Amino acid sequence: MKTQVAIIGGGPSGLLLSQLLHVQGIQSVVLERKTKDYVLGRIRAGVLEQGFVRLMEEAGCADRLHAEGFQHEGTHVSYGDEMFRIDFVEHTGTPVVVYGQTEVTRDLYEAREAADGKLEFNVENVVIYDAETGAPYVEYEVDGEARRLECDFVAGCDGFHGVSRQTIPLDVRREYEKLYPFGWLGVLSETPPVNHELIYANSERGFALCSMRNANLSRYYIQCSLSDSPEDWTDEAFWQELKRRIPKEEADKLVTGPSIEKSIAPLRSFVTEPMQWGRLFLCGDAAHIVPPTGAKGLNTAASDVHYLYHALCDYYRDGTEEGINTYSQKALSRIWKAERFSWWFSSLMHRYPDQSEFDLKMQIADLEFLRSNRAAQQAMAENYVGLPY
Ligand code: FAS
Ligand code: PHB
Repeated sequence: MKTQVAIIGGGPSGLLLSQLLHVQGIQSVVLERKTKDYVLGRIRAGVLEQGFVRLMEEAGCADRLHAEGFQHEGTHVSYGDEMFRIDFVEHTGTPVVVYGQTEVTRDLYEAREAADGKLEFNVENVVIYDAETGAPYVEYEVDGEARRLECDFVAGCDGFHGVSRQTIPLDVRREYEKLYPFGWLGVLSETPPVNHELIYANSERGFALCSMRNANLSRYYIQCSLSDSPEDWTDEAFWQELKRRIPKEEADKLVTGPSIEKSIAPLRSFVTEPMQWGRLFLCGDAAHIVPPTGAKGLNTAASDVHYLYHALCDYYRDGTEEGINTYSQKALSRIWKAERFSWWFSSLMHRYPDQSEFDLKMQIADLEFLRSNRAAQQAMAENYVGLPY
């Protein structure tokens, strides 16, 4: 089989790229290791930058996002019983949109299927060959049957545990990583959100986040030990702990209920450089990971897709190679700023096991400064709503 762009991975990065290319008449084939239902069953991101929204509009997939997504014009930050608000619109003129990654992925699958897009599921043993030549190809198996996909370009959208990054030779790759000494225990519950906006909470017991998916579907997180497993936490224990980490006024309003999903995500900062090798281009989690504190994971996948999509359009439209030759440099410039923001916000909001009394004083002073200083709030708001592409 032959196509123009072989896309490894049917998560949001791969699907968004495939749909955008389709709109421009560029062929692609998406190879996904799991089933569609498995991909849709993963509960992940919840906050979209306007840049993501614009890409979904360009892909013709934004109708439900506009109908069901919630515009958020600010967020709350709390420490102990103190709470203040960062007004995104006042500082940047831009809101964010709360709309779950699951729904984004569902909308993209729907669009690909409506366009009779080539999606292959349950693919195994994917191997990328000749990426450094002008004629790369991919070999893989489906139900034990060996297949070969010839292409002009390969987009590695297969996440942190995929094969694409590993295809770039070790002596070419440079990897940067920071592991955090805690995880996030997340719960989804069919209860009304405690607040109409998000609450990022720093408490002496650790971090908590109050988020949502819709008026009757809430998403909550608490910082937990890396040795915890979801089974260690009953719903009651989770709710009691969450209440102890958010301001009393909010805790008194919290509506609890049975968890319909409960999972623990480890936190890591990670970047691989370069994000391309010959005609192989890495997008999203295949190239970089951020702690979810700044809601940048999905949103940096989007800016990667934006750069690669425009580079491929330029190549196929008029043969120019400037975009494909500078993809990695462009993507990394924005990625590192998002890495910094996610690291900074995680450092501000979490309690670290090795934190000294002095470190704690610095953290509270940082929160007081953010609370009282307009420039600090503007900087936070500009990073949170998303730096320019
Ligand atoms: P993904 O990992 O989503 O998709 C990669 C796809 O490639 C998967 O479907 C996988 O099955 C497939 N694949 C892997 N190997 C393959 C192979 N060899 N062959 C074929 N297919 C292969 N971000 C936020 O902004 N906020 C959050 O709260 C948040 N929470 C998260 C929680 C968890 C547990 C994780 C892991 C991530 C979270 N993220 C969050 C980040 C997340 O949203 C990612 O940024 C987003 O999924 C990136 O999308 P992709 O790059 O498409 O990678
Ligand atoms: C979520 O709703 O899942 C969410 C929101 C904001 C974050 C992380 C996760 O920073």
